[in-house]
Amino acid sequence: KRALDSARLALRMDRIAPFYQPKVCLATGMVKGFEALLRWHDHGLRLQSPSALALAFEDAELSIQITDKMLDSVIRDCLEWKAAGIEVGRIALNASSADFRRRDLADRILARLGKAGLPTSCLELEVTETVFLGKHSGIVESTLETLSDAGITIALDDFGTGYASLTHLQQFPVNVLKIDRSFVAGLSQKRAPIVDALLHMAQSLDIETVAEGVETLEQAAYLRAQGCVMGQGYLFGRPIAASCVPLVLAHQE
Ligand code: G
Ligand code: G
Ligand code: NA
Ligand code: MN
Repeated sequence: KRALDSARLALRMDRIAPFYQPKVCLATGMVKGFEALLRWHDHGLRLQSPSALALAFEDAELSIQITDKMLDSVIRDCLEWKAAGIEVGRIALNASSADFRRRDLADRILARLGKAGLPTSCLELEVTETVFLGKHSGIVESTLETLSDAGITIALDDFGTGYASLTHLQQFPVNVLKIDRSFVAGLSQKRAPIVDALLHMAQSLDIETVAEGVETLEQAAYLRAQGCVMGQGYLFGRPIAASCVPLVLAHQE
């Protein structure tokens, strides 16, 4: 109850904002885009991660408000970067399972992008494999089809940890697989058959790969050697405020 109240308050007080974590091309080290990760300020204005809002994500109405808030903020940030002539690449937004219990997610996204005059190519939607399960998978399929047809990239988050099967990769329009950081954490020079298999499977399906939680050069080198295209993690950068994004991009030129 207290947690729900804090979430409502954070929304109302405009204390929720996306922080941006770079996604880097493993071959060149260049930043190709960012994932928008929710951060919020509590009563003491301390910066908090979403885990303290976990209960809010169990509340369908609040989850949807949070997604809308993140979407609006990402669009506003993209417009500012665009006006400043800064090319940030694709920005990935996380959807929650509540977003797929209604039929309007694609409309909400496409209408806002259209109103802002931003191309669909600037947005990626990250979904976790759990959304594929259960009685709402019909909505998930049609929503993802609509978004994908409109030019929005669909990424499957935390791949390998949940219940996604190869059937899902065939049924849903998935453009990007994010290899969960639990697989990346164990990587050294030694062979890692599961990571190898995931990467090779993605390659044969023509699906782009992003490794999450890359913290060491050794992990990055291993992943690159196995053909993983992109990396994300503390090695390349932590999530940062929108105002810091131009600095990161200027630094790499
Ligand atoms: O950034 P951090 O490690 O604290 O994120 C914790 C969890 O919260 C991760 O699973 C991440 O995917 C999720 N998360 C972060 N931002 C958002 C968001 O805007 N919406 C949703 N639904 N989940 C988010
Ligand atoms: O579930 P999702 O993959 O969206 O969660 C992303 C979470 O992982 C974010 O909370 C982010 O802060 C965290 N994260 C990002 N990079 C790293 C990393 O290199 N190591 C660890 N341990 N966590 C990371
Ligand atoms: Na994510
Ligand atoms: Mn993830």
